[in-house]
Amino acid sequence: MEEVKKTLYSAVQPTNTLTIGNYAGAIRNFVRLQDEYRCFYAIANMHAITVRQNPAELRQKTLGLLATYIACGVDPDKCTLYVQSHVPAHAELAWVLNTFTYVGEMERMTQFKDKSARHADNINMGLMDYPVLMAADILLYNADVVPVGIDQRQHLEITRDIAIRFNNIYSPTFVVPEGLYTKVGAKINDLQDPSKKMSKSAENPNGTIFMDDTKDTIIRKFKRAVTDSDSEVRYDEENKPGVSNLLSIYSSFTGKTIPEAEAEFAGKGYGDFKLAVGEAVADVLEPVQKETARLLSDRKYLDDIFRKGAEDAAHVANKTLDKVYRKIGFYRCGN
Ligand code: ATP
Ligand code: LTN
Repeated sequence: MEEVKKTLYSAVQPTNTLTIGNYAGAIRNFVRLQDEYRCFYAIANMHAITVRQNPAELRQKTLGLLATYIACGVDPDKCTLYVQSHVPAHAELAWVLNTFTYVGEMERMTQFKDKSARHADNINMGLMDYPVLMAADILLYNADVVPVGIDQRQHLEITRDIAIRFNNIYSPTFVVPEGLYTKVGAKINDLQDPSKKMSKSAENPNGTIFMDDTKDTIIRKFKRAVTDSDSEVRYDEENKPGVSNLLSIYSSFTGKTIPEAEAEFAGKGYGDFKLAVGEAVADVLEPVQKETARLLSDRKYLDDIFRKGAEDAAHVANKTLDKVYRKIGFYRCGN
């Protein structure tokens, strides 16, 4: 008998070039999990426009993100890779789920509060509704698991709440998904301000390593990374957040454990340590960068993946949407 695989869903916004946080917290796990699960990986351009985007750049980053997914090892023959806006069911289900979500719940979301503060001139309805669209993404595909970085935990919780709420009012309709968080790399912090997560859209680019940074840039950014005034390479998030973050990055990019890394740099200064972290990251990124560039020169290949992906995704999504419409009482014409 053919083994029935569980379903996995995740997405990344095409808001900028990816960072090593996106890589370590999300994409790398996408690759690791693609044999075990039936995987759907989306490019969340509808989420991206909750913050103002430059249209030409948004288009280019969408294609760039597909190339990056594939260059990192996500296999388009095993996974469904598609653009969120190519499957209208996302917007349609989000509308229905809006009526099962309370304004107060959305106002309390940490990301909403953060982004409202950062974009005070544009606190639009979409920004507030972001978690509901994300719930629609996940629930359309009956996802059992959702691999994301720790920053998305609250959004996963609200997705579960909405699913349970709907199932209780009607009858079991949605699969209630589980978040999947890796231990290493689930939260990479900013190199200049290790109290903040490394983000694609941070103001200070020196705190962020982008996937397309050159080796020289990577090493320079690590050399300037904020540490502390003693000189011991030791993991201690509270008292040594900068060094701890560098240790996490090193561990995540070399596969060595934190104690192994601490032992390796015992008695050495921060200079040697930072250089080693930079080199480890650059070594992993170099082949990915080459492959991304090669893929981007073949637009037809990438478009074909998008077309096929949207078709496969819509097939699953529309079934769920039909079921929801039926349950809530939307009229359907007879045959
Ligand atoms: P933005 O800065 O535009 O809000 P972002 O860098 O947070 O974007 P997303 O597209 O929102 O990136 O996230 C894609 C995935 O990467 C999510 O699973 C998220 O949890 C993960 N991720 C983002 N930043 C980090 C980080 N610093 N450490 C670990 N995982 C991260
Ligand atoms: N909000 C997510 C991106 C995202 C997502 C999803 C992740 C949009 N839809 C569905 C998992 C499942 C983020 O990482 N910022």
